Amino acid sequence: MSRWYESSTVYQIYPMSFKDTTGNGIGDIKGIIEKLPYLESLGVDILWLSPLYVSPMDDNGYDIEDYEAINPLFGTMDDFKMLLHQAHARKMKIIMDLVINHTSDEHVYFKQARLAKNNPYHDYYIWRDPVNGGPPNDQQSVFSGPAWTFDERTQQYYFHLFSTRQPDLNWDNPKLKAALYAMINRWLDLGIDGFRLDVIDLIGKDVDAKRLGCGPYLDERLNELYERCFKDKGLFIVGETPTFGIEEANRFTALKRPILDMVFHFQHVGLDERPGEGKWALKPLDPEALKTVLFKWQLGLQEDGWNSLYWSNHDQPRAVSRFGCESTYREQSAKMLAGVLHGMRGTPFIYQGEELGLTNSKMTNLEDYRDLETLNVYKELKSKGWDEATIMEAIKAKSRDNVRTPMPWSSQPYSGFSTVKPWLKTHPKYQEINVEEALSDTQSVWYFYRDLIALRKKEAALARGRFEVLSSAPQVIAYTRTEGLETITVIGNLTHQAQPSISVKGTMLLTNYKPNARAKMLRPYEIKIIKTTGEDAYGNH
Ligand code: TEU
Repeated sequence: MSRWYESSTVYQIYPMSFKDTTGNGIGDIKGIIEKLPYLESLGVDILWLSPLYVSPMDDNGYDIEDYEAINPLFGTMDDFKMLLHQAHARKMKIIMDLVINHTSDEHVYFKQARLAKNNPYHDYYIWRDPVNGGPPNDQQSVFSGPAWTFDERTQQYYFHLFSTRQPDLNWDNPKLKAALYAMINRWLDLGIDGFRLDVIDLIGKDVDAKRLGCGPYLDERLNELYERCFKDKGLFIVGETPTFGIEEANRFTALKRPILDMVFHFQHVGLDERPGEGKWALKPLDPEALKTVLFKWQLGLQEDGWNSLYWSNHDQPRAVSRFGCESTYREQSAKMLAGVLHGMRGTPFIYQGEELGLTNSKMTNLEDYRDLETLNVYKELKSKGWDEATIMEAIKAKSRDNVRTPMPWSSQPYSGFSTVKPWLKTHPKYQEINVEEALSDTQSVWYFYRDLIALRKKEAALARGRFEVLSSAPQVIAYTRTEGLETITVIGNLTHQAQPSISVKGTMLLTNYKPNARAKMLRPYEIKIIKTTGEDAYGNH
């Protein structure tokens, strides 16, 4: 048994910001169709589309009003079918984002649910009577403020772990589950290739016990979802699971019963925050800690599980700004990070623009931000007494709008994304960092990504080889992937200082400096990917 996607690479599209063809400043499905040749030339196999469903867009589509209709902002169902058809014709698969932990407060289920306690949809959501005139407990939401909101009409509190406009669904209710399974199966019947399941680790929660992630009912509910919708269909199912550790990841991605094909854990993206203080409390990144986390997951899932490999997405800052050096060594560090990630065992994910080595957009005026999380946290931190400069510094480093600015296609006005002012400011560096520019320079980050994607298809050791740690200097990451007689060694300098290298015999497959496999020192952010066949790579006897 093996995994069909072991040599695949996923590309995440954030539709609002990918390509606008209608001239309304918002990206659309036709824009994705227009760029399929671009994606094909990069070599990616699977496209993950952030939500396209009808939504009031309070959380940019992660608040779904109608699971079965396409948001007119993005186009029509016919446009979607055309996209699916054209992607398939180019041998690319399409996976949809599926948000089934909560809906929008404008979903008909919720509109009905809040009409009356005895409405048949009331029990589709999580309601509690007031306790001593207040909410049942002090649970806070992810987007600031309490997770319980009082509803005048029913005189009850409803639960929402995200914004007040994203009520959580009640997975205790068999009718709700049946409705969701039917909806999921209709999408699958349409021919889509899988899903990215938004915060799926939350569906087993017990809100009264305040056990949310990895809750007591998670196994039973995920099992049922798998049986009723996903099993034996050759799909690609990735779970977003911020609270998963290695034990849970192994349990759900085991080859003999892959309830989820892979999961997104969050351990490496929490390293630049002060423990326990949340994402806005900045802490410098320690490269050694990063290496430790990556190795832990590689080794931890080696026997039976499968990793997803990612640096960034629509919620997380740009890889090069966060883990590399966005100023002096932008291109070198972007390539190093790419090589380190794509060399590991698992399925790599690229977030749009990452293939350009795009940096955080770091907008300086609060008025330019659109993300509700950012706007809410600004007020929250102000009320906690944080000073303006510290808040803005945190927002410039961590706001989700850093990565949501329109895709820079060219140096044309509005970065070639649209003919009108886009919904979110264009990237401040689009004249320097854009697709046209990247394609015109064979040394660009873009070609490095293209080569890595191709390498995973060509080299069995990269696709499925065994992972082993190679001992190295603390701030150097080094490992091997071995399959049969072939070993691929990856050595990356995680810093802007020269670091001791490791001497390896073999052929240099990819590097970001003038090749020198045996040099004693690694240059700033240098990466080497070396292949050795049928001999000992390190000169041992
Ligand atoms: O994110 C879930 C999640 O827990 C985090 O990614 C969180 O949104 C982020 O760290 C806040 O700083 C998913 C989606 O990816 C995100 O875009 C949605 O806003 C969220 O669920 C709610 O649907």
